Amino acid sequence: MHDLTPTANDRFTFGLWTVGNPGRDPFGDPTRPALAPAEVALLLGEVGGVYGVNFHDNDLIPIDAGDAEAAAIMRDFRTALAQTGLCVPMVTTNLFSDPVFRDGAFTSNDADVRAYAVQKTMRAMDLGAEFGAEIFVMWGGREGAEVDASKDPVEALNRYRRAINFLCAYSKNNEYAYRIALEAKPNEPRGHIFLPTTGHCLAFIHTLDHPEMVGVNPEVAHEHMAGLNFHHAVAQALGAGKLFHIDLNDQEFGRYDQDLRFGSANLKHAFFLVRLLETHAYSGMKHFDSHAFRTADRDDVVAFARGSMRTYKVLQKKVARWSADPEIRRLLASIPTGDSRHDQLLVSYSADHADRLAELVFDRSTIAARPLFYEALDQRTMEILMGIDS
Ligand code: GCO
Ligand code: MN
Ligand code: MN
Repeated sequence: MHDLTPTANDRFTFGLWTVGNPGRDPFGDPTRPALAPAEVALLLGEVGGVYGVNFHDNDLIPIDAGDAEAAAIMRDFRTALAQTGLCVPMVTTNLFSDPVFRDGAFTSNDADVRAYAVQKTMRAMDLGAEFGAEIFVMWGGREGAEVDASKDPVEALNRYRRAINFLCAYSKNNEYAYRIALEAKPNEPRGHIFLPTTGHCLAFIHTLDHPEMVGVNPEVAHEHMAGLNFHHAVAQALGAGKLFHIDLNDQEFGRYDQDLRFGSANLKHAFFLVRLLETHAYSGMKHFDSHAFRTADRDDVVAFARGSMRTYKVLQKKVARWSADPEIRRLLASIPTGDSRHDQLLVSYSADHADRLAELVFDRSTIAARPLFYEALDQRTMEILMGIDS
């Protein structure tokens, strides 16, 4: 019933920049040969069970490529997609690598940079639409500051808003199918990035012209870098109908951006994340935005990609095991829930409800003495995760 082999139904995706990552870091040169986009697609075909491959505009077409080079890359990539059966569900724009974006893109002080960033994103939307992409991620890697004297953050967010409004209208006018997913990150590469958490994004969305078109793309590592509970951020996005996409990876708390393989650092967090996605029937893409260790060769990159999906599948199985576990069920059923009639009073305000609520008498010490077996619940959860099933 719970086969661990991934299939297209799992909606697992990778990026050209993730499995194609050559192992460069701020202190060292690449340790693996760069792969052409078609080669990454073929590698993912070899991995097996992958649904799609995502890209930034310049992962596919280098920023300075001429028409002939671009056409050849597109042709080879399309051939590889056809051979592997992969699709392109998500695309995005690289607004961070080129020096022109050294002080931001949509939020730059320089009107030329802002206009170029919007133009570049329009072209990325055109490119993605050719491949049928329906999610457009906006990660503002360089939108931010180190020097607060350099930028008025209110004006910076106004510029951000104008750019997104413009691009939503552009997408609509071209009859593209895009839904835009904002991806929060607190820092790296900027000292401070605007829209640093998923919560900030959710609040910002409601100030846009087309809030219905815009949701979020939360990433495990980014919320952990901010010291936050990722599972709670995702829950808030789900509850708001805004979980358009998700970036799965892992991250030790309090460290630099690590992009670790999903589930490899914080297993319990990963378990509750999978439980949340499964119980709320999240049906979007599950994108592994991580990369293999710098020590990995091609075979180990294949192992990394297979491992990412396998961990998700194992956790899916653990969720089913956990939910059916008699001890877990007994402990959950023991959680005191009080008098359900009280909830009916709180469903909506009325003068009558307020009067009845005002008259209630609560015995605080009795309520506070109701047992909560959360130590036992957590221990049993850990035992199931550790594979002790009896
Ligand atoms: C990072 C980000 C990126 C984005 C990607 C898509 O920390 O570098 O997670 O990988 O997800 O640029 O917008
Ligand atoms: Mn990231
Ligand atoms: Mn990401």
